[in-house]
Amino acid sequence: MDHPAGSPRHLSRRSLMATGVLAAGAVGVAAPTLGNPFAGTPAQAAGVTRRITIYAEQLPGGLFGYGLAPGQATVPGPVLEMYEGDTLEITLVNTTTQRLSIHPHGVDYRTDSDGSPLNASFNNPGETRTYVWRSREMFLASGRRFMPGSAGYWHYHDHAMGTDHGTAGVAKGLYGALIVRRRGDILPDKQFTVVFHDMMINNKMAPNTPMFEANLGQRVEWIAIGHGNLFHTFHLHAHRWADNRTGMLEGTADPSHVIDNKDLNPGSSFGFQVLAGEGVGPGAWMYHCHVQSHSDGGMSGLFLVRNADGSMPPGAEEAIHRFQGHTHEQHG
Ligand SMILES: [Cu+2]
Repeated sequence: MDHPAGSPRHLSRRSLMATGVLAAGAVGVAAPTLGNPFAGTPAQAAGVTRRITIYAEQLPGGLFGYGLAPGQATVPGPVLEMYEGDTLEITLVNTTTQRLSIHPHGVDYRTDSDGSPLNASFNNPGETRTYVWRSREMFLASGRRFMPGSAGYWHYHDHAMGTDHGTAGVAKGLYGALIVRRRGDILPDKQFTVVFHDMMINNKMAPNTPMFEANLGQRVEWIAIGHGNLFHTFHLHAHRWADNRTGMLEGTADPSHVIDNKDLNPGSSFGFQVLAGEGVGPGAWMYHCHVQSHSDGGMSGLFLVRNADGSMPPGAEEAIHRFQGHTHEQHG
């Protein structure tokens, strides 16, 4: 079957690369010690600095994308990951004829890494520029206050193309997921980035939206991001998650709400992990915007949970054909 760009095959490759970055960053970091992990000052000094190069490129169809190597830009861009306390130094190569930048959510940066025209922080056409993103662990501040760490499911995007406010790049596909993990977090087998953007998912409409695939029982990490000018709700069929930082309950008394639907509005993001098909079995499951006119308008896609051995479960092929609009059902 045909896999559109942004399909799981693409994502797997990108995830591997991202995981490689993550693993490289973990080298040389001391294991967490016992005692009060939050006492003292921000634990930035404990982290490592990683340097990556990202290429902003023009893509067919008037789209733009970020990629980790020349010719590999995608929509959405690669999943970028760091551990709390780490610093990410991003050298952004602008191969396009447009002014653009990379602007993160959730991490710390100075004005010169803001990625906005306001701070003259952008790449002119053909220019290369470095942006520095810092993260921190939770720490005990004065006045018995805990300052939050950076861990979370965040995102990054262009903030310089087109207008004074730099809104044109997001519309053309310059966006991606940024994950800041806490040391000890469980790593997934697969990652899916889902961007609800105006009436599109990853700048595509059904039936050309990504079909994400996993085998029964695989640990799947979803990163959901909202962009554009409309308000959305993200719904995943037959799977639930805890509405907290990781999507997992951390004990029997964890008060987090368990949900299967969550607001996904412009600029917001969240993520969670599920075991594919746990308790419900394999099959073709939908994910979609739950604003009814939006799902009718093309904001839906498939999460194909294969059998544990990778084979197709009964009925899945038919469901995929039905989704793609060429059903061969007999009537009468
Ligand atoms: Cu919607």
